[in-house]
Amino acid sequence: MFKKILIANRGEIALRVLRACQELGIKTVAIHSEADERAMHVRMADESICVGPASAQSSYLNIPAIITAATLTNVDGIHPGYGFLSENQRFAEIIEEHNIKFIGPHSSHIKIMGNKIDAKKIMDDNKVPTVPGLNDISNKIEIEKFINDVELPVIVKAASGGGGKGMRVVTNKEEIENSINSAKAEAKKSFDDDKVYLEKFLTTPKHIEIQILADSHGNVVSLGERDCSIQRKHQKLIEESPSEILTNEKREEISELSKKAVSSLGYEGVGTLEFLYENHNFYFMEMNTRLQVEHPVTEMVTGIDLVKQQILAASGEKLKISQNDIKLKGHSIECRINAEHPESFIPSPGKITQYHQPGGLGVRVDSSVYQGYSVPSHYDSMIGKLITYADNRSECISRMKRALEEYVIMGINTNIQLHQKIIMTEEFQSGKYDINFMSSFN
Ligand code: MV4
Repeated sequence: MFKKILIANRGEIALRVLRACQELGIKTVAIHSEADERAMHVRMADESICVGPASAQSSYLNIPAIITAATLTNVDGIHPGYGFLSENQRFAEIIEEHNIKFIGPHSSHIKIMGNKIDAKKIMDDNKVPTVPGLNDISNKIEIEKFINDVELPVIVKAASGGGGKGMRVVTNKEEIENSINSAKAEAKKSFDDDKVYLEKFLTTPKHIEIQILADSHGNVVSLGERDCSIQRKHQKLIEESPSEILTNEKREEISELSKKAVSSLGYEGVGTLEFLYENHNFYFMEMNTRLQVEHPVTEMVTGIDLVKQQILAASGEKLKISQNDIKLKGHSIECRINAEHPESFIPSPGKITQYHQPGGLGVRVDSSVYQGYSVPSHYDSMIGKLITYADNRSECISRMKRALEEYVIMGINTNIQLHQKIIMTEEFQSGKYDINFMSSFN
């Protein structure tokens, strides 16, 4: 088992990992930038070490400084959290070269899944349904054939893409060449890889993802799904588990296929398969090889501590949970609390002058802020997550409504009012919303 873990992250996820370590009896090292000297993750860790100036590039993304910190503090594991270096193959490799355990999958698996074409091929080989697509776009006749086959619209996507960069929706044939070229240029600039591919564009899907947990002995379990369709500009806003529209049959079917695929790869740790879901069909898009922001809703409905399990798996322990032990019970919803204007979405850093967080039965707040804390302007605007749990979805929504009303954050703008509006809509209450929900919302 690990003796001491360095947490290569900040904010609420650094706290989340710290708490898991504390329960497992593992010592912790926080890293921080000059702007984060007074951050809660620094206060809560056993040791802390400054890795650079405020900008993420020179601190939380500074691999040499983080490796130096890990060596100086003698840690035997590094947890990357999400974002920052969590899906950086080179970071995982360098850590392993220093005989420290990267708490995540093997670097080769980060690499494979980092290429969406390769990821889709692997899933396809394993009978996981994928979005119909064309990977080799060097031949104009093949493109023509593909479009005739699947019918417009189609979408151009970057192989190394993520977060919507290097994507172009094509609605008429004449646009295809221009769209490919501009997607290529954007992909080259963003990912230094201009490889793009085509997919049939699904117009009204839900975004549903499957949570997987695997140990290093070939055991894999599925922890059910999360519906993450409420998002804006590829930033998720609200996630829930289970999805209101999935039957047990559909859930089991996609879980089994996902598990088999992950198992055949020899994948270790936590992972998420992202699907589009339309007309009762799943279409695999990509796999995330990290712990995700929205993991708490899965923890609430399964009762399983995903971060502890992730750390145990990385230490080589055998999974003690079998698929039969996993029963989705009740309902959970997560609202991401951002320091931003609720209408303009402009980030709102600054000092929190008053702070009261909601509590009570079925209310969980994963946040790193406190009264008197100054939200720095250098990083993501998400300052925490409000998670509610109840026996059923409608009680879970009522509890979220109450918890949002109880939440007081003064001194900065937040999206709390926006969440209140969203959860009260008929569309949200029905559970039948799709990925277009926010574009028609005002
Ligand atoms: C799609 C799609 C429809 N059809 N692919 C957006 C981010 C990137 N991961 C993939 N994305 C999409 N790919 C096909 N073939 C629609 C989206 C999409 C989306 C997906 C999930 C959640 C929100 C979204 C918002 C806009 C577009």
